[in-house]
Amino acid sequence: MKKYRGIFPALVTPFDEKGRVDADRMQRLVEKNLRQDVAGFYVGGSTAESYLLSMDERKYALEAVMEAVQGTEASVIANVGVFATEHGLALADHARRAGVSAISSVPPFYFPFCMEEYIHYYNTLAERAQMPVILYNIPAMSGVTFKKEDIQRLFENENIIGMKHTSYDLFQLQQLIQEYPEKNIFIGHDEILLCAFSVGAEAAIGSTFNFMAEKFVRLLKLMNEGKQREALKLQDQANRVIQVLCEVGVFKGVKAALKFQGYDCGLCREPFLPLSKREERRLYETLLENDCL
Ligand code: MN9
Repeated sequence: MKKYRGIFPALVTPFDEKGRVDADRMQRLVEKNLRQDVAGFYVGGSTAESYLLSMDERKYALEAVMEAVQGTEASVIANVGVFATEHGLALADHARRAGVSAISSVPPFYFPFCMEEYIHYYNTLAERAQMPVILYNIPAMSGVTFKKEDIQRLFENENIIGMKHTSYDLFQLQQLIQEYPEKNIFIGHDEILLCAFSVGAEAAIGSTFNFMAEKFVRLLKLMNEGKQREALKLQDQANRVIQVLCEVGVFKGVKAALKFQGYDCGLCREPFLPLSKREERRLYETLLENDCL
């Protein structure tokens, strides 16, 4: 089973001035991140505003990424989660043909399904998509909390090769890493990356890597060299930025930060509203103070 290691930006979806998915901007963003030594990309997740995109737009954005990574070592993981299993399978089929390394999926949401239904969903995906599957545990957004027993049942399926853990529960994370050394447990909250790697995580998927990959790649290097205190300084810097992002709205904040860095990816799609001038200024100053510009 493939072991994923390193930093995987959960890519934003760049839009042009008219609000259309912009493949050129996507490719520039991917290339910038590749220069900063990321290990791969997570495409079509929450950060990508996937649930504000049409199915065709989701496919188009993924194709733009696949083109940009051609000839590199980068692994691409595509989130295919949507409401209905059949639609998820259609996205999975497209992702497989596009050449991704694995698919991932949020649990189907909005309707409160029962755990049996979620488990059936993931097993169906793993069987029918003919691709490795990575669970996406994000209780704050999906409304679904996977208990350890639920994850254990899902991990019995050997095509389910891991999980993106976007939760602050480090106890659960550590237990899973210990019990399933062969699975891939990605930390999905950038602000606790150092904590997660301290308890054995080896890979991270996050939205702030779009514009802070360099900082986090350096942080991992320091940790590997045993320089925990220096690594903590970088996490502290990043967390000051993330605090502001959480206040102004993470996804629109990430896009604003990219624009300040010269990578205009447009605005988030409505109903998201742009940052106010005040929020922009506060973000800009925080980025400057923390070595991000
Ligand atoms: O992909 C992201 N999760 C969400 C992972 O956006 C829900 C994280 O990178 C967070 O945005 C970040 C801020 O809480 O850790």
